Amino acid sequence: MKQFAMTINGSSVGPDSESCLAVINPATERVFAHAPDCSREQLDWAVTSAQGAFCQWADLSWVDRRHCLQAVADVLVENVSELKEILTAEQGKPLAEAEAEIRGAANVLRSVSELDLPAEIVRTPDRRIETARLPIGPVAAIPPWNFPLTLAAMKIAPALLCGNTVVLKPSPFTPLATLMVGELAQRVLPSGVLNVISGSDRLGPWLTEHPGIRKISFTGSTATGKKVMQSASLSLKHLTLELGGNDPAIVLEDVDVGNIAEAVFWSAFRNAGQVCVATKRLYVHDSIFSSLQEALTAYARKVIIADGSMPGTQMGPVSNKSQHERLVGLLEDCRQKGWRMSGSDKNVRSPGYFLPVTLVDNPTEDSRIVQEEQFGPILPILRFKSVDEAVSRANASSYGLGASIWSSDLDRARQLSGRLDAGSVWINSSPAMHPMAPFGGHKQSGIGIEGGRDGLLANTVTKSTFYPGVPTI
Ligand code: TXE
Repeated sequence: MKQFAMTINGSSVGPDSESCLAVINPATERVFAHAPDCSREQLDWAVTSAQGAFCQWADLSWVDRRHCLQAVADVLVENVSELKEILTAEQGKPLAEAEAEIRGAANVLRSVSELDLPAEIVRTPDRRIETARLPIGPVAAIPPWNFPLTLAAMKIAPALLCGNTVVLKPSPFTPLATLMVGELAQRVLPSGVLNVISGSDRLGPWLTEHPGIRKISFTGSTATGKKVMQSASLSLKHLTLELGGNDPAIVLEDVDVGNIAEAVFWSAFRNAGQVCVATKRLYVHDSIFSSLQEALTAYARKVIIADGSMPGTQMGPVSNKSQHERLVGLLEDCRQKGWRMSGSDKNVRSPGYFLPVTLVDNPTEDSRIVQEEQFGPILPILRFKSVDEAVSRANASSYGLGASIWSSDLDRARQLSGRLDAGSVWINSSPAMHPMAPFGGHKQSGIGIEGGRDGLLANTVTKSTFYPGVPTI
């Protein structure tokens, strides 16, 4: 079996015989590989390496760093066959989606590498002020288990391009593909620039509290994000938090149900619903509620839910045991409340953390399935009569990550977008992040921005130099 190692200071660091992390295939519930369980000493070594590499990396030209990022993208694509098998085995997603994720991560690295941050110059009547953007220092990048590689790329690409060094820590559920990326990147990055460490639950708090880290970029739950913020306060680290969401979609009465049903379905159920910006509450106009509900149910019955490594699979298991248990609890709550449910065949495969696709018919607004982020293949479909009512119900959430609108009238959709309290709104399309677009949540969905120029700025500090006298240049 392939051995997985951490990358610290440009070298592979394998597991000690006594400190391993078992990695479970969610489609079989069996341990299929081990990852190193990083010790405190190894963490110190990774942070010291990131500190040691910082000055030289920051001194490289922007263009040189751009080429390094492009070289990392190239090695990802060259190794896509092996990486996708590992990603599917540890995360559960179908092989085609694993491949799309790896190519997506490479695309993030390439797209971000094309950005630039020239110094800004302000001229006043008696001064010329030049503001440069400088790197912050070692950045801790902590992505979750739903898109381990794409979300890691969204963090490391802007951090490295701006001249920061990185300590990347994948989720304990999905460390393997990320560890392999670390080893591949050893070929093209200077030592210490990108360190990749894996470990059990103790490692996240150790990393976020480490005084040698200057910025934390975290994606995960709102509850954990609050703990990360506390850790960051210990040495006043910079912070970007991409947290949970409970994204509403509003389907207006002017849609062609037959045309949109499949796209609406996948907006909620891609990656078995484990997408930060998946549709998690579907508000449907009263006049088309029944026809859309029937179309979604009919589609759900055809979807092939199986081991992601099997040809033809469209949806894999959910990614880990605790997520599976949470979702089983939510389904049980729906049953106890007496909500009518429809969807795919309830007799799902076993073993494996499989769940049927479940559509919950018009539960009350205060029910758990409406109020909580499900992050799985369960979707409440909610009936509304007026757009004002839909907007006020959609906005009545402590989250504000994303939202979507389905309508055949783009002007109407644009106006509606302006009324939704969310960081991103998608019109007639499946929600997805884009490396060139600023992405950040409102309310308790996060702090700070990833993506686009704003995502670069978040990885810098400013230095303004004031020149005296009447400007001549
Ligand atoms: O995430 P956690 P979990 C939501 C989703 C899911 C819930 C729980 O609703 O059901 O979160 O998932 C590290 N300091 N999302 O428990 O706890 C941990 O090791 C520093 C939405 O898996 O947020 C892991 O690497 N790090 C989300 C990472 O944080 C700590 C995607 C995420 O763990 C830490 C994932 C600490 N104190 C889950 N505690 C999205 N928005 O996309 C844990 N970690």
